[in-house]
Amino acid sequence: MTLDLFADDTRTGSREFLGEGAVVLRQFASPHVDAVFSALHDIEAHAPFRHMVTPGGFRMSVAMTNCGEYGWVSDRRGYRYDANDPLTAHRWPALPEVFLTLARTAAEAAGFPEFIPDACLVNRYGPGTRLSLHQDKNERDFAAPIVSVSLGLPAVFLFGGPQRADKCLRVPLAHGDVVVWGGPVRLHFHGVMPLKAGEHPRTGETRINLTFRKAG
Ligand code: MD3
Ligand code: FE
Repeated sequence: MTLDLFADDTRTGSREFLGEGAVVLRQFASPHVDAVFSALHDIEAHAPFRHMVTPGGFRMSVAMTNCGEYGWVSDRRGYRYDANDPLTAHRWPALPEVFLTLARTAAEAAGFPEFIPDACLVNRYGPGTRLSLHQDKNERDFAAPIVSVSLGLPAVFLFGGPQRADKCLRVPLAHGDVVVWGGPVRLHFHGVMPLKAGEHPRTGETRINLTFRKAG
């Protein structure tokens, strides 16, 4: 059994700096989670979670969907942002107001005022699902930060350096934690360790991560 161990502990509101431009805002999303899950429910109905295929032909273990003007997609042709969902051939659902507010206020708290994302990638992890080390390089403007929101089961995030072989810092992330990645670390390698099985009152056996980006 896994309880929401950090729901109202002393880490609420604390900040942990991970490098120049990167800061963990513990429990920053907590006041918004009800509205976030309600919005996510509508997004899923229009743009279902799916397992994309890498350019190399491997099915990703992370299930993904998107909302916003652009969505991140991967297939045999490569990684890119697309204004249309390849599954439905329609535009991705719009960014809900609560997503925009959460992303903007978190970025502001980390020293990036006026962050207006145009893309939100939603990642869903099941038991054992991992995200291997990678860089986020498909966005047009690397000056804009990426804001990430962790929901559901906890995970260990790997935060590396500018080279793939650089040593990784292990950062535990819990339901409601927000991380803002800007400045020089924006292009650092990062990943997620295999999700430990558990049960979360809000997400069941899964972890959900929202990443807000300025893609276009
Ligand atoms: C550090 N997602 O979708 S979010 C991704 O938890 C991704 O689902 C992870 O990496 C997840 O691309 C991690 C945190 C994150 C996002 C972007 C970064 C950390 C980053 C860019 C640079 C450095
Ligand atoms: Fe990433």
